[in-house]
Order: sequence, then structure tokens, then C-alpha cells
Amino acid sequence: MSILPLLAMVGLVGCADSPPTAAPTTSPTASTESTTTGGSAKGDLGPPQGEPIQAILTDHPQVPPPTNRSQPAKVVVKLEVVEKVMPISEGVDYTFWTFGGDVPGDFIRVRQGDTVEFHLQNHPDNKMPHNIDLHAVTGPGGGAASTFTAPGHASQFTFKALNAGLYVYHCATAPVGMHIANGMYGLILVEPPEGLPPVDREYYVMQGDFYTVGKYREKGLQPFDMQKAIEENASYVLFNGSEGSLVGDKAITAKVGETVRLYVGNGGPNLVSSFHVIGEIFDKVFYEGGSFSQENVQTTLIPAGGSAIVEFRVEAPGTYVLVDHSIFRAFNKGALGMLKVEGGDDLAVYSGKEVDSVYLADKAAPGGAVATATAEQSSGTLSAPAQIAAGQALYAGTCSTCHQANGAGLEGVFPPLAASDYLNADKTRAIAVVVNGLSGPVTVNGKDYSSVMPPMSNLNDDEIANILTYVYSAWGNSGQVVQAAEVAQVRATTTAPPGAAH
Ligand code: HEC
Ligand SMILES: [Cu+2]
Repeated sequence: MSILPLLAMVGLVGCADSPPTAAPTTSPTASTESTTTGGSAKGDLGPPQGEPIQAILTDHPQVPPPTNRSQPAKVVVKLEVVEKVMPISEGVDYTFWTFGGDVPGDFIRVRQGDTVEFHLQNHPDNKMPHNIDLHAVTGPGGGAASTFTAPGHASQFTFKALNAGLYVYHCATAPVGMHIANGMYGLILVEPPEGLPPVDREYYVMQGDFYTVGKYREKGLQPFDMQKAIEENASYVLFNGSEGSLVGDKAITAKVGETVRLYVGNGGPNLVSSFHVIGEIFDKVFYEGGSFSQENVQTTLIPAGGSAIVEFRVEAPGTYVLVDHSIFRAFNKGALGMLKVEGGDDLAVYSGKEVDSVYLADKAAPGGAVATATAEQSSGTLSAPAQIAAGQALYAGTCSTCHQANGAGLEGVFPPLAASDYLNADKTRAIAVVVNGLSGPVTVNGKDYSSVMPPMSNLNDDEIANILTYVYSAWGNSGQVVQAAEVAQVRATTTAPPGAAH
């Protein structure tokens, strides 16, 4: 049937006086034809066969192997809740509450019709009671009421996985929002009985939003901020629980010509993800983690407490960047990951330079230098070399976009920082330029510029101190050292232009 008569039918249903209960796509015939895997009524495939199976659980970004079974089984899942401090960004720590010791929690993979015996253990060192609500469960609370577990205790309940799909699980202990915001979520895949078509690579990526008392990248141990969470004013939006968890040598990988399947979840607690891979088109998206797929998708919406399965073939080598295309989240809150594809160029598909370091700014190379500088600063031993190393990492991308990697600037547009008389003459003035920006006529090394440098309001005092210390140490400059306290002083005594972030 072509789409036109179908639309006409929908129109008729809408116009008729009869109650609009049976739209074409939900009529019994339509659902039997089109959803071979769907529907809870079809999910009871009989009693479990054979010996119980211990579920293989994986940490992100890995996914357990396909179940490869043709019979329903009893599958035993043991998940331990662990509360622990881990980095949320370089030099920033956060007390996460986790299912299995990491955020997102362990990936669980079962087959439709399986009977799942679920054990939830709450580590004795924990402070909070926890439970679990699996969206794959048919039953009140998704298991939450049966699994309420105090520290040092364990609970058990059993459910039959009646519906195929990719489901979120999360803690549902009051205050629910806080438990989720602290990282208590993960994914459970219920394969259709015939399994999913084989692909070369499968990965587990899950987004979440985080709320800290300090600003984005403000160093040290950052407590949860309830008010920001209520206002949905996220400090971080992250893939796999920490900034940089899928960047550099932690990027996911594939080879040219391979097919990739991403199981993408969104734990929330608040934000909906506009999931996009820069430079790829999703050949197929099982939107909302359900049984239907859509083809040729650029960006897919993933609701909080929801998921999507995206599939694509990689045709050209390079770095593909995973983002939430609500794009400030990617470049200013951390929602950025990488897929590195190796292999020969297919110049017919794509020829030219890679996503470059200017685009990725300091996300391209998290060197650990920033963390070293932060550690030294908090122990009161911050050395100029550590500042320079951290500053160099931050300069790349942040300032180099305009002033160039070698500090030479661009004739008539961006003044040089290399051997700049303007820079070297007045340290306090240089700090003010970075904090508040600069516009209007300025003369550098005898050449006039009249342009605009926006305030670098994405940088905090430490970062500006380290960048300027690096700049002063490089390219024939004066070698002065800039302390965070000096930046704070300038910030306190000058006025930022309207619209600058603070
Ligand atoms: C978006 C482009 C851009 C970025 C990014 C940028 N600047 Fe600038 N910068 C300029 C422009 C343009 C001027 C000159 C403004 C004018 O003409 O009034 C300038 C001027 C300066 C000056 C004074 C003139 C000189 O050359 O000594 C300093 C110092 C400086 N920038 C440092 C930095 C540092 C450090 C960073 C990174 C934290 C940075 N800038 C990022 C565009 C930029
Ligand atoms: Cu909890």
C-alpha cells in the first residue's frame, strides 16, 4: 500500500463518528505483521531451559557479547552499589553513587523471554539506602519496591523480560533526582528472540547531567548542588560519567568499512539529548530503544530515562566526535566523546583534513598536565614548569584559534603574542585583556589593530594564570609568572562587559 491511501484512511478515522480506538498502525493485524519482536503478550516464551546462567556484565564503553541462545533461560544478575569519589573532570572530584563502581552502571544483556534473577547488593561502606527500577521490568515500580536495600544488605527479585528493547535502569530511592544525578543509572538490553544482526563493533555510551556547587571545571572535590538540579542548570553534561571518558586514548575505535552499533542511553536526571556524531550519518536508528527503525538520521533525540540504538558504517578514517548537539553542552559542559577510525582513505567519499585541534580546542589532548598543576596548587607547591605545561594544553584551541599555535597572530587581524611589546609591558593589563576581552584600536609591535577579542569567560582564574605563564615563557617573551591570585584580583577590580559568563 502506498502512503497516500494510508493517509486517507487516517483521515477517515479522524472524521468518522466512531470512537478513534483503532488507528491503522495499532490495529491487531498491523501489529502482528510489523512487530515480530514486540509486545509483552508475545514475550512469554515459556519456562527457562537448562542451568541458570550468570550474566556477563560490562563496564562502559564495552557491551556484553550477544546471548546467542534459541531458548529462554534463567539469568542471574548481581549488581553492587558503590558510593565513591572519582574525577568528573581533570582536577575535579565528585562523590558518585554507582551501580557496579562506575557511571553509567554495568551493561546487562538478556534475551526476550528470559527469567532474570536480580540481586542488588549495597556495599557496607555506603552511607545511603538504594534500590533499582529497571524499565525492562513489567511490574509496579520496575523492581524498586522489592529492592530497597540498606548499606551492608542485599535484595533479590525475579522478573521475566517480556519486551525486547534497550532499557534504562536507575535508582529510585528518595530523593530520586539526587540518586540519579549522582550517577545511578545504566542500560539493560533485551534482545529479540532472533538476536540483533551482527555488526563489527558495539559500544555503550550514556549521557547524564551533573550539578556541582562550583562552576564547570572549578577544581577540587565538588559537592552536589540541589538547587541547580531543581533549576535544571547543569554544571556538566557528560558521556560515560566524566569529562574526557571517551577522548584521546579512551576514544572508541573502528576500522574503515566496519559497521558500528552504539547503545546510547540518557540517565538525565533532567536533560534531553540531541545525540549526534560529527561527520557521520546514522544509517539506522532504533529510536527510543524500541523495535522500529528509521534510516539516514543526523541527530536523534534521547529522552531522559530513555535510549536509542544507532548503527552506521564508517567509510573514512579520522576522528568522529560524539556530541549532544545542544552544542554549549559539548564545548562548555563536557558532552563530547570520540570515535577514532583507522584505515585507508577513500578519497571518493571524503578528502581533506581531519577534524582539527582548533575545532576540538583543549578537548583534543587531555594530557594530565592540568591535573598535575591542580594537584600542585592544592598542596601549595605549584611550580612554573607545571603551570607552563598546563597552560600549553589550554592555549591549544582556546587562544590558538586566533593568535595561532606559534603565537604569531594573523597580519592585520589578530595581533601577535610572540615577542609582543604590548603583552610584555604590563602583566596586569594582559590579565585584564584575557578576563574582560579587548576592543578598539591597539598597537602591537608598531602595527595597528582595531578588532574585538571576546572575554575568555569560559576560563577560571587558575586556567588564565597557567595560560599567561605559558605565553610569557614562550616565543621570546619576558618569562613572567602569573598567579591565580593576581587574576582573581583583576577580576575583582575590573568590570566584565555585559553578557560575559561569570
Ligand atoms: C576570537 C579570537 C581571539 C581569541 C580566542 C583570543 N584572542 Fe587575544 N586578541 C584577539 C584580538 C582581535 C586582539 C586585539 C583586539 C583589538 O584590536 O582591540 C587580541 C589581543 C590580545 C592581547 C593584547 C595584544 C597582544 O597581542 O599582546 C593579548 C595579551 C591577548 N589577546 C591574549 C590572548 C590569550 C592569552 C588568549 C587565550 C586565553 C586569547 N588572547 C584569545 C583575538 C583573540
Ligand atoms: Cu540510590
